[in-house]
Amino acid sequence: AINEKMEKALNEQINKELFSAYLYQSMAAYFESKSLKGFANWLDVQASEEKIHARKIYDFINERGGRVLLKAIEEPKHDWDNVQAAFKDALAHEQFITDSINKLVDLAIELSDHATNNFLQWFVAEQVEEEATATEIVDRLELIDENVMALLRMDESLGVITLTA
Ligand code: OFO
Repeated sequence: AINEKMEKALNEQINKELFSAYLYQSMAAYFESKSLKGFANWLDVQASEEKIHARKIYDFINERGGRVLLKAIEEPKHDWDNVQAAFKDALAHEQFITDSINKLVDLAIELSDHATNNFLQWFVAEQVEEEATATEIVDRLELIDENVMALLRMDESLGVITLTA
């Protein structure tokens, strides 16, 4: 069976992953309202990935004989000043999630919970990827600055991305 402290922390992580999904869906809705369908698509795909992250933890808790407890999901932000601001928020959020995953690993080590530590390593690797992708978008948006043509081209290129996770 799973340690009670670990079970609680994993349940909190489910909530954070579901909030991530909610936040990205809210960003997608914001971009839809601006007719930037490519950015909306990218965030839609992100939101779906976050639900998969939550599900992975949900399944793991059950597999270990723990109890999944779903808590209320915080209301996400609805508006941003511009494309740049939204993606900066997305990157900051991923950094927050990385920190949260690292703390879970610390706890697993502290408890000598090797199974959970092993399970969490997937998330450690995933966060490297998530941060790299968000950073790349933020960097490109910085280069684009107020060049509308370049922004529309980027919107177009993000419109073809589909779910792979
Ligand atoms: Fe975006 O990686 Fe989960 O939260």
